[in-house]
Amino acid sequence: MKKAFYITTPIYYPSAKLHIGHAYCTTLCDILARYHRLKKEDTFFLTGSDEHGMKIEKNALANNKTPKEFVDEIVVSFKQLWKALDISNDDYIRTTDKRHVETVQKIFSKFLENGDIYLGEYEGWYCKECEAFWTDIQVGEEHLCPDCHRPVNKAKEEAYFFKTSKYLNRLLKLYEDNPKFIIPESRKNEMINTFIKPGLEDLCVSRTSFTWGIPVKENPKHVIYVWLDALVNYISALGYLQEDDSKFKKFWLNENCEKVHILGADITRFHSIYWPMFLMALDLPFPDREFVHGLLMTKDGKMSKSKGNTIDPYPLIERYGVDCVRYYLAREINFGSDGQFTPEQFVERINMDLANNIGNLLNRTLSMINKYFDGIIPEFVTNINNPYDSDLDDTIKSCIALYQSCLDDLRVTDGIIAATKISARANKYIDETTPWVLAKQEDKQPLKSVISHLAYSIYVTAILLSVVLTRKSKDILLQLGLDGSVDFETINNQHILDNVKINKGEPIFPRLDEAKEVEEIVNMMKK
Ligand code: ME8
Repeated sequence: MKKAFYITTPIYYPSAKLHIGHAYCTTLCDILARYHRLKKEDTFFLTGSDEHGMKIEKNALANNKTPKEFVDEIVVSFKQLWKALDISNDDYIRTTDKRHVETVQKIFSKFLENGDIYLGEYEGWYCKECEAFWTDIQVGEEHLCPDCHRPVNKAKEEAYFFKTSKYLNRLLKLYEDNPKFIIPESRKNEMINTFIKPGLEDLCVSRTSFTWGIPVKENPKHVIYVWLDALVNYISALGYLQEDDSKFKKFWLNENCEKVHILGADITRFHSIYWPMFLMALDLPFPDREFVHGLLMTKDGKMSKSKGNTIDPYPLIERYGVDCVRYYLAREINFGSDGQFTPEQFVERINMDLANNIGNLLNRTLSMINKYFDGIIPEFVTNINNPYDSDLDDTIKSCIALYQSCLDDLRVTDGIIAATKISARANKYIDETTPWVLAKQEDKQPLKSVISHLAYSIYVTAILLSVVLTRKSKDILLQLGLDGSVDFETINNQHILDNVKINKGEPIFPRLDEAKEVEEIVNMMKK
């Protein structure tokens, strides 16, 4: 098991406000970062913004601002959103940060010195949206960008090139030796078939047609290609080629650190082909895993800034709270597959899992503790005559183990499902053991075993889901009479709640009125 964990989101373009798709990716990364912190691993979670390029320069101009003024404002809104979503990033890298600019320039110089980059002339099909050149084969007869499917134009300019041919065999070997380098594996095959097999050209890594970028030190009329600039963020943020490179050593060079990039399918090519090649040229280790998550769509297809069909996460957070939004994102859309946002499923998921399952279990249990034990949780006992006790014990144990293996494997949704199985099982256990009947018996042991099992089930659920329910988990622990702190090491301690005085409060997940809330969300989407 690795002892340190480094996780990154893509760095988003500050060309417009972020939508729920970006929130989705960042929340999932946050859940994984929190999980590794819970395991007491040295964890570093990075997000940031990708601020250079022609598109940003144009948008700024259209808004009568300099590019820097333009991105500064948008970056403030990014940071606000992450705060509203309880994102626990350890750093925020901007590609306009001095530390980043210097590292990118030094890397470019290294590439030049080592002959990995040469000056040539580029003629090809250029996609303005993606800022990428494509070959004849790639654009096909219709001359459409293979990534965004927009028309491309022939363009020619003096440019620097990165020699991909030098590293192609090593890249294929990397894929072969590390089947989990790109997850899901289908993405790797897609890369090989779409981009590598047809013949990978050298990558054009500089531009002269605009100025908003990092200048090539040796030839400042060129700015460095945004993707070379952007990918470097994963190591510039750690201090690579900077005076203080302690984090770089701790998280990137450390063999015991698991390095994970999370990204959407739209940017797999850059991450899985060029990024490892750049690292080869720098003689640096590779990330351990690149996990390609699915896209969040609406009924009318992929959500995107340019399509204008985006969902703003803010009103959702304001109305339902950060926990519900985080829970929905992580649970509803299977991490790794595409998903669709619908108001109906949003409300239903909250009602089903949070109100009916977890919230209900908490309310029923705390009411019984008040009623039968004057608000004091009885000592944990397992009644050997009650087959449901050992069954619940087994469910809890196996769900904890399953949760861990899923999250270790980046299967966040499956991990959450495992955690909620505990409360679902515990709710059923109430019906099976009928504590209100047991309460009438002289012998209170059977009732004590049931109530203590229920309280412990809630405790375990709250700890496991604390990575998702950043606030409500604490509320649950407080209502159980604990101090609200979350400690993974005590998860197997069935006696943690022995004789604790509970603090029953308001229901933590009130049931939503489905018709009314669906209408509310539909209205939010129209704005
Ligand atoms: O591509 N559903 O930035 P970007 C789910 N700057 N996730 C979505 C999504 C959706 N509908 N839309 C976007 C860039 N994303 C580059 C990245 S990294 C070195 C440079 C998420 O602002 C998804 O993770 O276009 C996708 O890969 C990323 O946002 C793209 O964000």
